[in-house]
Amino acid sequence: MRRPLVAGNWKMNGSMQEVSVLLNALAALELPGDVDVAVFPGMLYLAQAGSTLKGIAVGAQDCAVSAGFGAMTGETSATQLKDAGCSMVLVGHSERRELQCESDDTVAGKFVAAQSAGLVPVLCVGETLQQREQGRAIETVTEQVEAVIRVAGIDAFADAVLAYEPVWAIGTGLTATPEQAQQVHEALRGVIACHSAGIAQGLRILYGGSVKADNATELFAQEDIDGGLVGGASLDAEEFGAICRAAG
Ligand code: G2H
Repeated sequence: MRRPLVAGNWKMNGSMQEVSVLLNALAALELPGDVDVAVFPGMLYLAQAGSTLKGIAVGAQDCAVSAGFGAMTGETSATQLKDAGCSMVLVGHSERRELQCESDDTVAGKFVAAQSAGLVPVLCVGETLQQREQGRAIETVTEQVEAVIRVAGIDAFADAVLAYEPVWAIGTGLTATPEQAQQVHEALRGVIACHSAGIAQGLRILYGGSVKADNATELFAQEDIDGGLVGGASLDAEEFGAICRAAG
């Protein structure tokens, strides 16, 4: 039995004042006891999130490809994130794969760096609309996961989270149907199971892509969907709370 996880990815949103309001609203929420909840604010607000929130994990949206410290101007290492109170970090979000040209190798390096610093990586994978229309959705996400397995090894997935985020559903208002999402989630679990049935059974696979309070229940009811990675809707504490309850 996998414990659901609902994670809010705030992306590049929030001023100092808006973040304070959102954190206080989140801190006041009554959240279900059988769901893990996490938020991923911008780097500037991680420590503030950690000190304001109790019972909600804090993660970062990215980390450097190297852990530790060193001459990498502008980067933040997983070691520093851990020091700031983070327990998780997103790696390979499609916006970074596209806008920052992150390759599968870079994503794998970040996954390894995160774990070496004691953070749980949330590995994001997903196909573009073109890849889906070409019938290559499952092939695409399989390649993205296998690239990390080659570098990190399958055992690393015993302490990681996978997130399936179809690129065409991100921030567009389009959502994969529960059946479309389940099909890919089942395939992803199968990819992991080819290496280790036990790790596949315990691995949490989140769905991301325009998750909202009114579509979360149906999505989370699918056998291989273990919660959500929520973008836009996580900026509204009431709606995020409703999505968390839908996972319980
Ligand atoms: C996908 C998701 C969160 P949104 O990026 O990672 O964002 O829910 O806004 O589609």
